[in-house]
Parts: sequence; C-alpha cells; structure tokens
Amino acid sequence: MGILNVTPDSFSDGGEAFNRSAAIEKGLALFEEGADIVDIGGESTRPGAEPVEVEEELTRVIPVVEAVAKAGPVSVDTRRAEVMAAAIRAGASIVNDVTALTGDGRALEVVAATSASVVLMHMQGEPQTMQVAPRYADVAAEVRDWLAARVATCRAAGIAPARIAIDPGIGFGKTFDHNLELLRRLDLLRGPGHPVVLGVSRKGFIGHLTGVAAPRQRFAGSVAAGLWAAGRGVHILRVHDVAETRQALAVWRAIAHTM
Ligand code: HH2
Repeated sequence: MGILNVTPDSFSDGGEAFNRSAAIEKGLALFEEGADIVDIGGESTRPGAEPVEVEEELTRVIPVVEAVAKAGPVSVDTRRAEVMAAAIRAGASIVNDVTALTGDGRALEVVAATSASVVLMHMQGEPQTMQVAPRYADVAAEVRDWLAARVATCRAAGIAPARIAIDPGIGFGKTFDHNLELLRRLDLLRGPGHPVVLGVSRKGFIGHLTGVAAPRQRFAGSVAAGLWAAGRGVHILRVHDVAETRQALAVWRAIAHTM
C-alpha cells in the first residue's frame, strides 16, 4: 500500500503532493513502482496535528481519488463518513480509518451500505493528545482485544468478514516501548483471522532508535521493520517508498519461501 498524502503538514512527506496535479501524478507513479493499493489521505494524523474542515478534506481528496482509482485499487485514509461516502462514489474500494469507524457516528452505516473493504486501526486517544501519556497493562493483548471487538461490531453492522483488515496503529497513542512490543508480538494479531495492515514507514520509533531526525532518511529502518513484519504474517505494508520495499520483499520472499 503506497502512501499519498494530499496535505501540507504530514510528518513524513508534508507538502510534497499538496498540489492536485502533483498528487495525481504521484499516485499513478506509486502504481508504476509496484503498489497494489494507493492510500489517499487529506488530513494529517501525526501527533499534535490540527483537524481539517470536512469541505477542505473533500476538496483535497476526491478529485485525486477519482483520477488515481482509474489506474488501480485506492483506499481513502479518513475518519469522516462524508469523505468515505464521497470517495467510494469516486472509485475508492477501501476505507482506511485510523479510528476504526469510531470517529464519526455515521461511518459504520456508510461502509456497511457499500461493498468497500475497511482497515480498522487501533489508536489510544486522539491525534492531538495521543502521545501525552499512553498507558497499557499489556499493549499487544489490549490492541488485539480492542480490534477483535471492533471487528465484531462491524460484522454485526453487516460488513462481511472478508472485507475487514486490522492494523495495530504503530505510533498512535503508543510509547517507543509500546511500538517495539507490538512489533515483537505481531503474531498475536493473526488470532482474529483477518489480514493485518502495518504502517511503520518513516515513523518516529525509527528515528528514536537510530538518531535519524529527518523522516525521509528513515528508509532503511522502515524496510527492516517491514521485512520483520512480513516474516510474522503481515499482509499489507503501508509505505512511502514503494519500489524499494518491493525489491526488499522480492528478495526476502524468494529466500523465505524456498527454506
Ligand atoms: N499511519 C498514518 C496514517 N494512516 N493508516 C493505517 N492503517 N496505519 C498507519 O500506521 C497509518 C495510517 C501516519 O502516517 P502518514 O500518513 O505518513 O502521515 P500523516 O498522518 O502525517 O498524514
């Protein structure tokens, strides 16, 4: 899953594709690099980010979804039911929601009424405050149980199990230690039987580990974490550097599958 942020302030690539035609071009390039899905978002969810108005989010995202979805599968990274509905009408086939359809009272019914798939991500708290004091007794078990409960709610609302994927939400209301513990125990997430999505690309824990302050320079650390995750059964990696990740996965897969 290649990341396309149509935002001025994303932590990792802020402003790079804020212009509409640049965003469309980048989305198409991600498919050419080998992305199976392009994930399009119009609101930054980095720690401390300010929410954007729904009209602004629609203006940023919908024309880009419409153009990029002609070239391949598109997911829309949003917490707003109105944006989900409009993006699905514009051609998105997946809703990627960092609030797991809890952030908007209408999100569950909007997704259930369509044939779109959904990525349910775990987050403790809200982006504005989530890194203030994240707390868990057992982070991996709690994240797994919370996601299993969200899956049950989605299924009860009429979303077929085959349409649901789960994501532990690395960096969303988690300390450095919580992130590492979640990555170490990724196998726990295979319990509920849904595809696992993971976003580690350029994230803060890599900077914390390596001292690399600039997110764009965290590529090697991102690939290391991605390969670790692939080895633990993660199905979908949400990444900025698609071609390089593809290359790393091809090598890993050839070795791992011939052992
Ligand atoms: N991480 C980000 C945004 N959306 N969605 C899923 N499913 N999993 C993630 O880990 C995830 C996500 C944050 O990364 P990015 O989009 O690069 O930055 P920003 O939130 O600043 O737009």
